[in-house]
Amino acid sequence: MRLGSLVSVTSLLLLTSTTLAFKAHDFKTCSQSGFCRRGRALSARAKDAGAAWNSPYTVDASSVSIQEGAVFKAGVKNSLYPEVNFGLEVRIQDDGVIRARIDEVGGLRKRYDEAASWALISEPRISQDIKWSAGRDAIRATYGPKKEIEVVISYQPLKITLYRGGVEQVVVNGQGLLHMEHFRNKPEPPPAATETSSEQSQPTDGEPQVVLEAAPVNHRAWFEGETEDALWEETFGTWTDTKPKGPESLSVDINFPNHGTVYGIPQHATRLALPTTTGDSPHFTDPYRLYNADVFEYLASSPVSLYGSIPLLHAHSADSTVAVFHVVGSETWIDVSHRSEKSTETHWISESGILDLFILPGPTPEAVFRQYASLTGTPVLPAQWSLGYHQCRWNYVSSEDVRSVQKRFDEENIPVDVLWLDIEYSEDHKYFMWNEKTFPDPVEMVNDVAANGRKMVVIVDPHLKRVQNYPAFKQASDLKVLVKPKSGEGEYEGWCWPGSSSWVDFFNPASWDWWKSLFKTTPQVDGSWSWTQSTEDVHIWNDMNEPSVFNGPEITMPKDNVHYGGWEHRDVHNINGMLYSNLTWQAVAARGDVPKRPFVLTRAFFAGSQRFGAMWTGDNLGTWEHMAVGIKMVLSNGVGGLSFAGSDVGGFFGNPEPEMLVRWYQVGAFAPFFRAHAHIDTKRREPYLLDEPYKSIVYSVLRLRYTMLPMWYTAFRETTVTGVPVLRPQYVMFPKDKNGFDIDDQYYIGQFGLLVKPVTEKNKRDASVYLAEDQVYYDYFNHFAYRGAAGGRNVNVPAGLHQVPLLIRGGSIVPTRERPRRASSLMKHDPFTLRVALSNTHTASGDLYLDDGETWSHQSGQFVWRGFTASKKGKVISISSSDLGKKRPGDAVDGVSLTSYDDRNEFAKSLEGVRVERIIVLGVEKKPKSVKVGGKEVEWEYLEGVGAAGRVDGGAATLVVKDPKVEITRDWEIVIA
Ligand code: NBV
Repeated sequence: MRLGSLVSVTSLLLLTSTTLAFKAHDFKTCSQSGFCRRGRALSARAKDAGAAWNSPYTVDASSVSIQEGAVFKAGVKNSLYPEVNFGLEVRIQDDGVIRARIDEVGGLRKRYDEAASWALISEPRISQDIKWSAGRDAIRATYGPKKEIEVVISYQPLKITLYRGGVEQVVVNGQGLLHMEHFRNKPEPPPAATETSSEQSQPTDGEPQVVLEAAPVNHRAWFEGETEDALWEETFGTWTDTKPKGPESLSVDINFPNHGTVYGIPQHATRLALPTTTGDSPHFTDPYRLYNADVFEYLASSPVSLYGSIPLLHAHSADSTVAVFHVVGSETWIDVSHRSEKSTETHWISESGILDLFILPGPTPEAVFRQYASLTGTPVLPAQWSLGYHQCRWNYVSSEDVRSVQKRFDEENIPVDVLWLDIEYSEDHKYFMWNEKTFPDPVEMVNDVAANGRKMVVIVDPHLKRVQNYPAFKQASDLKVLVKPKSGEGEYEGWCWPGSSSWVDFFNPASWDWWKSLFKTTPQVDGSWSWTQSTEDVHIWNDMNEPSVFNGPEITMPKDNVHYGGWEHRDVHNINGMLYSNLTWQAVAARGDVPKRPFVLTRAFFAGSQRFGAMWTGDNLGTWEHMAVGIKMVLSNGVGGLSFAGSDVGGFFGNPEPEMLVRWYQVGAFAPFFRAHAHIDTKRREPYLLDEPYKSIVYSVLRLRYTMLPMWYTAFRETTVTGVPVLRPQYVMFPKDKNGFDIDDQYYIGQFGLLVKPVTEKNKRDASVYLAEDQVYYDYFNHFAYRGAAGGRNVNVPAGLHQVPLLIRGGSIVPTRERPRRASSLMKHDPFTLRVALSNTHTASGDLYLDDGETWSHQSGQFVWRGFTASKKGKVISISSSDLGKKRPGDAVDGVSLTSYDDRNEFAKSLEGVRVERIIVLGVEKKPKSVKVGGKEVEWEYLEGVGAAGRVDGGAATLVVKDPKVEITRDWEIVIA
C-alpha cells in the first residue's frame, strides 16, 4: 500500500472507531432471520399448545432394520406431510458415542451432508457389540462396562433418549420441536386477491403474508405456522438473499432433564456457564448465534455471533457430564432455558444441512473431552517458540521499524519470540507481495530477526485483489478455483482491503496443491510463482476468514454464492474459515527439506480447527470488561477443543492506561496464546515504552512467562493426547462441586495444579480465590500456604499491581527454567527448577516433556518425557525422577504410535549435562537432618513455616535444595531424612 492510501484508510478507521461502537444494525437478530423466526415461532406454538402439542415425526416401525451388524435404520414420517420421506440412522461407536442422522430421502434436492467430512478426523468405528432389542413402540440398546448406558429410540413420536443408570441424560425431540423443512417447489404466484392454502402462499417483499384458512383446523398451519415466512427470499438492509432452494431449515430440541449448567458453543462474549435466552427472566433475549462474522467493536456481553463457531455443548451436573455435537456448517441459533435449576432445555435452529448429531455420554468432563477429541482430533503440538511472547501491531511499517523494535527488546533484555506484520507490509494489500518502498529487503529482515533466535508471523488474508499482475489472483482465476456468484458462473467479486476482491473456494480440491505451492520459499521447478521473498522462519496469520466482505450482507459473503459441488455458501459458511487455515497450515508444513511444525493463527474457526494451530478472540476493546470476558472466551474455546487461544493483550481498540496494560499482560502471560496487538490508530505501546513502575512490572511478567515455558509445553503435550483443555475451568477440575459450576474468572493450567486468578478490575489489590477441596495451596511467589476445605473456602490473596494471584495445589510438581533469556530458543540448554508442592499427605507428582520444539522428530521417538514423584515413608521424604517414555510410549504425544522408546535417543543425548539446578520443596514439616542424592549430602537450606499437613494458613516451611547435581534426562532420587 502506498503511504497516501495508508493515511486515508487510517483516517477512515479513526473516524469509524472513535464515532461508532458495535453496529447492531449490521447483524441480524433472530427476528430478522427468516428461519430463526420460524424456529422460534414453532417453539412458541408448542409452548402455547402445552400438553396438546405432539411432534408429527414418527418412526415407521415396519421399516426398521439393523444393518452392518449394529446400525439402526428406519424411515421417518411427518404426519403433516405424508408425501415426504425421511431416514433416521443411529450408530453407536466403540467409545459409546451415539450418532443420530436424519436426512430427507428422495426429496426434490439433496441437503448438504458433508460438514462432518471436514470436522471429523476419520469415520468413527461402530461398535459391533451393540445388541438392539426391538419392541412395538421403541427400540433400545444397553451397553457400557456395567450396562449402565441405555439408548432408547421411541417411535411415536420420534424421540431419542440417553439414560445412564436409569436417569435421563439427553433427550432429543422430547419437546417435539424437531422439524426438517422439506424441499418443495416454489409455488406459482396465486391469482390476485383470492384465498389460498398455506402450501401455496407467496410472500411479498419478504414480508410474512397472512393466509386465510378454512375450517377445520389446518394441522400443517398448527405446526408450521399460518404464514409462509421468508421461505423463498429474504431481505436484510439493502441485501436480498434469493434462496433458490427455498426453505430447508432444521429445528431440534435437545434437553438435559438432569443437568442444570451448560457450557460451550463458542464463540460468544459471555460467561462460561451459558446464561439463558428464554424463559421468565432470560439473561439474553436472542438465542446464541453461530454464524462466523467480523463483528466490529463487539459487545463484552452478548449472544451475537463472533468469528468462529463450534456446535458443541457440554451439559453438566454434580452427577455427570454429557455433551452434544451437532455437525452443521450453516447458520445456527441455539436457545438455552432452564425449567428448574436442575434441568436445561436447548433448541437448535439451523438454516440448512442434515441432522448429524453426536451424543457424547461422558460421564465425566475428561470422558467428554476424550470422546470429542476422538471425533475431531486433539490440538496439534505447537512449535515451542509459539508459546513465547508475540509482539504485534497494526502495523510495524517498515523493515527498519521491525529491526528497531527487535533492538529495543534486546537492549532492555526482555524476551520476545515473534515479531508480527499486519496487512500494511503488502503492496496494495496483495498479500505475499512486499511493499518495496517500506520493505525493500524482506528476506534480510527476517534473517535479522531469526539471527536472534526469533520468528516472524506475516498476515495472509483470504481476499485476493482482482488485478492481473497479482499472481495469487491470476492463478486462482486461471485455475477456476474462485468462489462463484449466485449465477454459478464466473467469479464472485466483493469489497475488502484491496478494493475489488475474490476469494478462493477451498472446498474445491483443485485449489489445494496450488495454494500450498504459493508458500514455497524456493523457486518452483515449473517456474510458477512462489513466495521466494520469504523464509522458513516466516509463519502465517489468517485474518478475515469468516470471510469478511465489507460490502456483503452482515459483512460477509452472500449466502447464495456458489461453492464447489454446487453448494451454496449458506451450507458451508461456518466451515469456510477452517478450510482456509487448514490449507495454510498444510502449506507452511510443506516447506523445507526438514519439515517444521507450522504456526498459523486464525480468526475464524469450526469444530476441528484445533488441528491447524491457534486462534484469538478478534478485535476486542481496551476496556476492563473486555479483559475479563476474554478469559471466559478462552476457557469456552478450550471446552470447544481449541486450547491454543488468547485475546489481544492491551485490547485491539483504544489506548489502555498503564495499569490496564499491566493487568492485561498478566492475563496474557497465563493464556495459552500470548500476543500483544493494537489497532493502527492507537499509540505505540510496546512494553519498553512504559514508564516505571509499569515497565519493570511488565518485564517481570514476560520473564515469568518464559520461566514457565517447560510447564506450558508439557501441558500442551497432555492435551494432544487427552483432549482435556490446557486451561481447565473449575467444573472440569471439580465436577461434583456445585459452587464451582459458575466460576470462570479463575482456572487451572494443564495437569499442573496451578490455579490462577488474573486481576481484571481497576484499583483492585487483592483477589478472592475459591479452593474447592481439603487441600493445601501455596502462593507461587511467596509460598504462603492456604488451606482449602471440603465444601469450599474462599481465601484472600494479595494482588498488588505487580502480583498475579497464582497458587500451586498441594500434590503438584512444576518444572521451570529460570535463567532470563531473550527468546525461548536460547533456553535449550538451561537448567531446570522444580517446585514440589507437597500435598497434605506429603505426596506430589508432575511431569516434563521436551523435544526439539520445532521438527516432527518427536514422532519417531526423539523426545524426553520425565515423571517426578514425591512421597513420604515414615519420616523420610523422597523425590524421584523416572522415564515416562519407556513406561507409556503410546501415550507420549498424539500422532506417535511408538511401541517402544529409547530414552538415550539423539535428542535426549543433546541434553546431556543439563541439570536440575534447584528444587524447592513446599510444606516440609520439619527441618531435615540430611538431604542426599546417591548417598551424598547436597547443599540445602530450610525456612521454618507451616507444614503441608497443618491446619492453619501461614508461610510454608520450605526446603531449597540448591544444586542437587542431578541431570534432567536421568533417573535420580533425592532422600530428605
Ligand atoms: O489486518 C488489520 C486488522 C487486524 O489487525 C486485526 O487483528 C483483525 O482482527 N484486521 C482485523 C482488519 C481490520 C480491523 C478493523
